Formats: sequence, structure tokens, C-alpha cells
Amino acid sequence: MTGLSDPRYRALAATQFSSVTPENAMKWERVEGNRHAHTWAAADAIARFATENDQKLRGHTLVWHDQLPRWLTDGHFTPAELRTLLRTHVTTLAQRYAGAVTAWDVVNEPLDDDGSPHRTLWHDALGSDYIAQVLTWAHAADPGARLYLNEFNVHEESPKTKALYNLAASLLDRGVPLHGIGFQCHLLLGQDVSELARTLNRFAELGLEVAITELGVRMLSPVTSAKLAAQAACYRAVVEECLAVPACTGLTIWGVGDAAAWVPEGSRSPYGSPTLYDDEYRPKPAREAVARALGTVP
Ligand code: 9MR
Repeated sequence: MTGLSDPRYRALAATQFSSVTPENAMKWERVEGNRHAHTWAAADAIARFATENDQKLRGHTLVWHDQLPRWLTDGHFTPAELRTLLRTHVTTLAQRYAGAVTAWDVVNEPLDDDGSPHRTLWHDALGSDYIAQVLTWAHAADPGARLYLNEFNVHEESPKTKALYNLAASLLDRGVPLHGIGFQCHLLLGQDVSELARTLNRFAELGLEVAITELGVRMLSPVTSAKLAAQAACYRAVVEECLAVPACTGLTIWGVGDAAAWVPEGSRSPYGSPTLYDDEYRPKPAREAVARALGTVP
């Protein structure tokens, strides 16, 4: 959620979705841009919005290498200091929204496309085991929340998908509190999603929940009716694959409408229009396709 101040955005967010995710408001740079001076207003507003509208709240995200505050990235902290800072951050955030958040994207994007650990501030300072540590801290802070690893480009078999599977299996083997895997699914129009259900099921066989956490189908401009029809078909396919997997607990669209979507978001990217509603918050063909797949067509 990024556009709560726009009444059109608010109306759709309140009535068309049963779960909300703060797109940026819970990220470290937003909640503690200045050290020790937390700013919770935006994140609290989304949590309140979810309660008011009887919606689930998905927490995003406790640990990432992006959107970190400058005081942290430029702080020349020792590994021991970074560990303490991370533990405090994870604990503070998870405790603040304990009871409100159903599930947390605990670690966001820990892997590279070749399956190796992504070299981040956290990995370089704390080693690969930081993932087990943050899951343990998050569980202690909010024992009721479902804890997820959240990753992109893992909707089909690949070295990265395999590495994620092995990582999840080894965390479970060690008794680390991991409950689910989030499959982001930022798709390009034309991308093949036919392996998605099979991939979700493989992770489910480990005893994990799975969720589509950041679905979008972006297209090269200009938008045409043929592209909108293809986008609708892709959305429908993803929803059907999630529905076909009993362990698939939810599906989140990354953005309420194209007006405030993460692409092109001020960049000169030729790709855009990833969501179910257009620049004026009018429903696109994909909106009806999703409703049909969910069986909620009025
Ligand atoms: O949608 C978010 C956008 O507004 C931010 O500028 C961007 C910064 O990297 O992050 C976007 O959200 C990302 C999410 O947190 C993690 N997965 C990829 C998402 C799209 O980039």
C-alpha cells in the first residue's frame, strides 16, 4: 500500500482485498530514518486500515539489504554492533505489530540468481546463519506470526529455486521457526508460469505454507487491448495455480492500481501497468479475470 491519501485508492484497497501489505512503510529507512527516532505514523496507519476493514496484515519486511537508513549503511559498525542493531530492529518491529500481523516477510531476497547467498551488509557481517538468527528473534518477539522467507524469480525450477529449497529444508531440519515461503512473482508479460503450482507443491511437501506475495504482470508500453487480454490470462493462470495448491495461503498484488505502482515509479522504465486497475483506478480486464478465477464475479 502506498496511496492511502488518494480516496480512489483507499476505496479500492478497503473493498477489493482481504489482506494488505505495506509496500514501503515498514522498511527500516522509513521507520528509523534517524537513529533512535522512530517514525511509525505511516506503518501504524496501514495497520489501523487493515483492522478497520477487517483485513489481514502482512508485514513487509524485517530484514532486507535495500531501503536501509544512511546512518546504518554509512555507520562503519563492527559485526557485533550490526548484530545487535539487527536484533533490536527485528524485535522492535515484530513486537510493535504482534497480534496485528498475520505473517511477516522476515528475510527478503536472500539469494542470487545462481543460488549463492546474496552478498549483503548482513551476510558479510554475520555470515549465512543470520537467516536462522533473525527467524529466531522474530519468533521470540511475535510467537503468533507466520514467518516467511520472501524471494523473486523462484516460480520455476532454477539454481535459485533449488538453493531456496535447500535453505528452507536445512532451517527446518535444525528446528528454526520458518513457516512459509513467499513467491514474489513480478512477472513480465509473456513469461511462462506453468511450473508455478508444481514449484509451490515442492515447498509444501517440506511442511511449509506458500504464498504469492508480490504479484504483478508488467508490460512494455504502449498498453494495447491485446496486451491487457494477455495480462488478464496470466493473472488468471497464477490465481488458479495458487488455488490448486492447498498450502497456498494467499495471493498479494503488488499495488492497488497502475497509478501508484512500483513500475515505472518515476523511472524511465519502458515497463509498467502491472496491476488490476489503471492509471485512473478503473478496472482492467485482469481484474475480472482474477474475480472469475476466485469465483467472486458479482
Ligand atoms: O514497491 C517498492 C518501491 O516503491 C520501492 O521504491 C522499491 C525499492 O527497492 O521497493 C519496492 O518493493 C519491492 C519489495 O519491497 C521487495 N520485492 C521487490 C519489490 C519491487 O521492487
